Amino acid sequence: MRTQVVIIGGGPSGLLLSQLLHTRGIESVVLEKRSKAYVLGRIRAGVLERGFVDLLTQAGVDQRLRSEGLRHDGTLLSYDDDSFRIDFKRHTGHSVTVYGQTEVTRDLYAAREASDGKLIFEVDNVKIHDADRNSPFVTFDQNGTESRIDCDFVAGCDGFHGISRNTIPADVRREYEKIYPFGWLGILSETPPVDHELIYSSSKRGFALCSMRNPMLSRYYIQCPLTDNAANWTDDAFWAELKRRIPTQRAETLVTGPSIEKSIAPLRSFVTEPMRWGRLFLCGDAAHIVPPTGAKGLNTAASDVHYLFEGLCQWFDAGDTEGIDRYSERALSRVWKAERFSWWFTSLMHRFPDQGDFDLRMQHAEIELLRDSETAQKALAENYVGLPY
Ligand code: RFL
Ligand code: PHB
Repeated sequence: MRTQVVIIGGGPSGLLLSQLLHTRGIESVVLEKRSKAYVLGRIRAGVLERGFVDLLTQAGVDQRLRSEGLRHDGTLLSYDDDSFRIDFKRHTGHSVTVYGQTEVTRDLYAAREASDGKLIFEVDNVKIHDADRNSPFVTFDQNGTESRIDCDFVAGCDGFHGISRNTIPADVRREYEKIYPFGWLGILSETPPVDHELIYSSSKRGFALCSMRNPMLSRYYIQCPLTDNAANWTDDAFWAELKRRIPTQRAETLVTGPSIEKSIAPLRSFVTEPMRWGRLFLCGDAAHIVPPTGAKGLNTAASDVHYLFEGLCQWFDAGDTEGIDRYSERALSRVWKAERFSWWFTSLMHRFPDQGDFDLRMQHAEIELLRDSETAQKALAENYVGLPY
């Protein structure tokens, strides 16, 4: 088999790239390790930057997002029992859209299938060959049979645990990592959200986040030790802990109910450089991870896809290598800013095991600065709604 671009990974990065390439008549094949049902069963991101919404529009997959997505013009921040709102719209002129990653992925699958896109599920043993030459190819197993696809380019969109990143030789790669000493325990429940906007809350007992997917589906998170096991957290224990960490007035009106999903995610910052090796390009979580505070993971994956799509179009349209040659540099420049924001927001809002009184005072002073300074609020708002591509 032959195609122009082999895309490894059928998560949001891989699907979006495949759909965008299709709009320009560039052929791709998407190889996904899991089944479609498994990919759609993962509960992940919920907040989309404007740039991502624009990309989905460009890809022709914005119809349901436009009717069902919730526009958020601001967010509430609370520290102990003090809370204040950051007005994104007033500070930047822009908003964010609350629409689940699951729904984005579902819409992208529907679009790829409607145009007979080639998606191959449940592949195993995927290997990238000759990425440093002009004729790369990818081999994989499906139902015990090995197949080979020849191509012009390979896009490694296979997430943090994928194989693409490690195809780049170790002496070429440079990796940067920070592991945080806690995780997020998240639940999904069919209850109305406690507020019409998100609440990021820092309390003496640790961080909490109140988010949502739609008017009858809430997503809540609490900071927890990495040694905790989600199965040992009863729903009652979760709700009780959440209520202790959010402003009293919200705790009193919080509607609780059975959880329909409960899991713990560790928090990590990670970047690999470069994001290109020969004809292999890394996109999204395959190249970088951020802690979820600030909702930058999926959005940064989308900006990578944008730069790569532009570069591939330049090459296929005119044989111009400028876009693919500068892909890594362009993507990483934006990635590092998202890393900085996510690290800063995580450091500001969580309780750390080794935090002394001085560190707590510093956190408190910074929160008060945010509450009182228009300039500090504007900086947060600019990063939250998304820096320009
Ligand atoms: P994905 O989504 O991990 O998809 C990679 C796909 O590749 C497949 N795969 C392979 N396929 C073939 N061969 C192999 N060898 C393969 N190995 C893996 C996998 O099965 C999978 O389908 O990466 P992608 O596409 O780069 O997308 C990245 C986003 O998923 C991620 O950044 C976000 O979910 C992060 N994130 C958030 N991002 C935001 O922008 N806003 C948020 O509000 C937000 N909240 C979150 C989050 C992530 C979370 N968790 C669980 C880590 C909240 C949480 C709790
Ligand atoms: C979510 O709704 O899952 C979510 C929202 C905002 C974040 C992280 C996760 O910062």
